[in-house]
Amino acid sequence: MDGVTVNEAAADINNDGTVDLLDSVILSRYIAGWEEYKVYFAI
Ligand SMILES: [Ca+2]
Repeated sequence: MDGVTVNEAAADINNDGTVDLLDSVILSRYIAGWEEYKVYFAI
């Protein structure tokens, strides 16, 4: 995957130090409008 970079600080949504499927799940549910997941995106 040369030429593809990931901003790990941004992609690590739950801030557990790794970017994995769980981060993807959280993002998907946030986009789907699950209220309890909005906390991960609060500023
Ligand atoms: Ca994570």
